[in-house]
Amino acid sequence: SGKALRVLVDMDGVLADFEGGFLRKYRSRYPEEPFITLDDRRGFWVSTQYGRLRSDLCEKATSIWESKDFFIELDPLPGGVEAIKEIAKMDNTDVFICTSPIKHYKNCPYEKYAWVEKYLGHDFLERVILTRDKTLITGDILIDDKPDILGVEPKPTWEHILFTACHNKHLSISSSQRRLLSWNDDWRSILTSKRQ
Ligand code: BVP
Repeated sequence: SGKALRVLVDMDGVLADFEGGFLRKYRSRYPEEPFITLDDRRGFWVSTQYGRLRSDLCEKATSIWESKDFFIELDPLPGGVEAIKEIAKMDNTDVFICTSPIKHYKNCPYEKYAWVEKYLGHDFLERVILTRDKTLITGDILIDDKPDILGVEPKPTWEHILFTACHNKHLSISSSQRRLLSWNDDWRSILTSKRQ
């Protein structure tokens, strides 16, 4: 009943394994260089933590996701593809993938669409939103692993549900913020709680 629930789902770190794909390709390309295990990851920006490890490692890290085939070759995170397909089939529910492409645009936007087509099917391309400012997009919830989602709109319409990732699992969040620990966690109850 009422207006359809609008669910926005982030891609990297929520549907696609950006951190795992990064570490595997970084170690393969730079086998002699130090690296940060997923357990030791802190902070959303991989490049920032690598730059703190040694200043030249920031650009080595960046070279990994700026390479052709990085985004298309990311593995799906457990349960994500199944969950978003299920949300898409729910009555009175509209789901969109809301993802920020990197500014090195040669491969990333193309490969994000190709990934969605590969794992979710051609019709799901209707549901892809590429934006560098998620605060402009209206929705009831945004499931995203980035702790701070900021932009020009000071009062976004969505409630941010923090999706747990290696880089944010140790963060204490405000009492008002809700987490989704994984796609095995109770995302159905979160959706139900937002319906009128
Ligand atoms: O395209 C992804 C990867 C990239 O930023 C985008 C985050 O998108 P959302 O998950 O917010 O939709 N990215 C870039 C860097 C460094 C750039 Br310099 C990084 O450290 N981590 C990261 O995810």
